[in-house]
This record gives sequence, structure tokens and C-alpha cells, in this order.
Amino acid sequence: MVNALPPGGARAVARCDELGVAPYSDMSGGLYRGYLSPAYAATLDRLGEWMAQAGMTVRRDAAANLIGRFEGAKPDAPALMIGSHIDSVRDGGRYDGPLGIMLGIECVDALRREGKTLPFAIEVYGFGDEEGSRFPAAMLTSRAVAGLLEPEALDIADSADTALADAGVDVARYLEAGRGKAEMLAYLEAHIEQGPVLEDEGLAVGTVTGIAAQLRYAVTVKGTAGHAGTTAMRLRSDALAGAAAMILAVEQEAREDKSDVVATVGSIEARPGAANVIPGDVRFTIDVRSGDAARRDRVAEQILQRIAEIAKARDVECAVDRIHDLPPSPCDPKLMELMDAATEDAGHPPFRLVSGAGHDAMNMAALGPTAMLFIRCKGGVSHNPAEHVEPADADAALRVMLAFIDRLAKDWKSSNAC
Ligand code: HGY
Ligand code: MN
Ligand code: MN
Repeated sequence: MVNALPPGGARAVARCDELGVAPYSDMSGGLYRGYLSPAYAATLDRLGEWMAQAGMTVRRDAAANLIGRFEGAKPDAPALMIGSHIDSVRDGGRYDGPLGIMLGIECVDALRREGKTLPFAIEVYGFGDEEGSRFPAAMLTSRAVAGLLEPEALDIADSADTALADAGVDVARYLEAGRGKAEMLAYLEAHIEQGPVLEDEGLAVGTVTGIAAQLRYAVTVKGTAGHAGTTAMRLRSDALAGAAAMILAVEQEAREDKSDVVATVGSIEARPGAANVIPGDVRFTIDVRSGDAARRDRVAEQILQRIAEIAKARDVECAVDRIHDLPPSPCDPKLMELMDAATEDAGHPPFRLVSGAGHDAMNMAALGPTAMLFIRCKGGVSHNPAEHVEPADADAALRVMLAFIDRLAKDWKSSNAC
């Protein structure tokens, strides 16, 4: 039983495993936890129990984020916020997101058991929507907390046409989840690397230098639906064949740039979706990233140009909507130094690496300095049920986080002379 496990990294991993199956997953035989889904609701309850057991007061904000608070000596001091996301991709791994929340809970539990009171509070955030796996907008809830969300961004519906407004939140009050800069001392997110670098280096943990810039588009291609048996090839306006040519162009433009730019078409839907009907309506997404916004934008422009040329040549209509534009998010230099020192305190060599994956830290940077700690994951595999993290590596991360908190508290005390 998870609760029988002693506190630490192994318990954090085991709790992620417990949340990897029903009732905390919306899919049988794997993990999908959509924002505001029944599995999400069950997860909020279970996480809330663990937060309370660790000595935190627990609340939900207007965006249905879960927040545990562990008071410090000065209640009005800005809090150290430690967080990550509760939701998952479809058929995803168990640790992408939840592990960062569990390690935040383990940090607080350790401080409570040692009877330690910090000068500032710790708030552990479970963000509801980071993946954008249910609604067509990623990082909705940390953008709400960071004050980066416009009200019109809430006018969205999932693929079953359930509007966010009907999914269990009051959109009229959603932005009340926002926090002020004065409330946050720093934001710390521990996350599996989702890449192979730490494993290749033989390291358990690494200090993140920054998060890549991210553009995301929704593309709609309209042709003419028709009978697959009676419509001659020269008379077709096939939306799916057109989309296929566009998708190959996406890959080609990113590959030929020979830089850190990556471009992905991760989802496609062909309508009406029958074997004997020429598709007349196709929708797909494009995700373009780079550590440098200008490089990202240049390749994105080339991709959009190619798509327009293909649509014209094939006589299909094409509409491109930008879903989000996330600038690169550098981690705070001072906090990176602190993380390196804490890594050494915990007996590990400091190592720095960039994040190609997006994280809620990108948005929390609008409120103050951010730090991220990466944890080795097997084969760098993620967004896949084969995702795996060793309990010993989670434990190493916990020790680094506790050393980081210790150093941050000492710094705070010396600069606030209390
Ligand atoms: O897409 C990402 O990079 C993150 O996993 N949501
Ligand atoms: Mn994640
Ligand atoms: Mn993810």
C-alpha cells in the first residue's frame, strides 16, 4: 500500500503509480487524465489527502487547480511555489507532471517531520491543464495563475463539444485564480527530463537553463467530399491528400533547417472518416519549437508559406489558426546557481541542460524567478506508457530540492535580516 511506504522519492513514485489507473485515469488499460474529467476530480481528492497528511491546508482555486500551503514564520512573506501538472496526454506516462507535485509534497512532509519552519510559506500547486489534451489550449491553468490569460481564451470546447463553461468551472470567475508578483518568492518545478541527456551522462538530476519557445497552430483543410468509387482522380479535391502533402512539408522545413528547431503534426482528423468517401474536411495541429524565438518564427513562416502553396496547387481551402505562442523562458541565473550548489550538497555533480518540453514554469516566470530540476527517465521516453523513473533518482531529486529550499531560506534570512 502506498501509504505504508516511508516518506521519500520511492513514495512519490509509488503515488504516481497509484494515480496511473482507475479511478484516476479516464481510459481503461492506460493513463489519460483530462482536465476537469471524472478522473481529474478523483485525483484532486486523493492529492488533497496527501497534502493534508503532509501538514498543508488545501484549497482549490477558480481554475480548479489544487493548492497546498505550508505556513512559514512570516505569513505575509512571498511564498516559494513548487508545482507541476495533474493532467496527462492520452495514453501517457505516469510521471510527466504528477512527480513534480509529489516531490513538492515530500519536501513539505520532510520539513514538517523535522519540525522546521521556514521564514516563508511553501505552496504546492497541482496545475489542472498543462498538456492541452482535452481542450484546444495548453497551459490554461498556469496562465490563469500567472495573469497571462485573456477571457476570450476560455471560450473553448473539447472534441465532444463540451464547453469549458459546462465542464465544472465558473468561467466568469476563472481569472480569480490569478496571483500577484508579491505573493511569489520563486517557482520551483521538478520534472522528468523527457529526453535522453541525463541518462547519456549517467546523471540522476540536472539544472534546467531554460524552456524552448513554442508555437502551436490548428490547420483546417477543406476539399470536396465525394464517392471513392465514382470520382475520377483528376476531378477530386481531396482534403486528406492535401493535408498529407502539407504534413510532409512541415517535417521537411524543420529537418532542412539543421538547427534545434523541431516541428510536429501530432493530431489529425479526417471527416467524414469513411473508407468509401473522399475526405472533404481535415484538421491537424502543428507544434514548432526552438530555444531561439527568431529561429522558431522563421521556420514557422516557411511552413505556413509551403502550406499556402500546396493548398493553391491542389485547389483546396486552407485556414490556419494560431493556438498559442509561448516565448522562450530562461530560468533565473541566481536560482540556477542555488540549484547547482544544492545538487552538490546532495552529493551529485551539477549539470545544466535546456528543456525542449514546455512546462508550467514558462508561465510562472511572469510572477517571478523560476527554477527547474530535471530527473533522469529511462531512455528519455515520455508521452508514452513506457515512461519510467527510478525511485532512487526521485529520491536524489528530493534531496536536491530540500537542499535548494535550505539555501533559499538562508539567502532570504540574510537579505531580510530576520
Ligand atoms: O508539450 C509539451 O512540451 C508538454 O509536455 N506539455
Ligand atoms: Mn509535463
Ligand atoms: Mn507532457
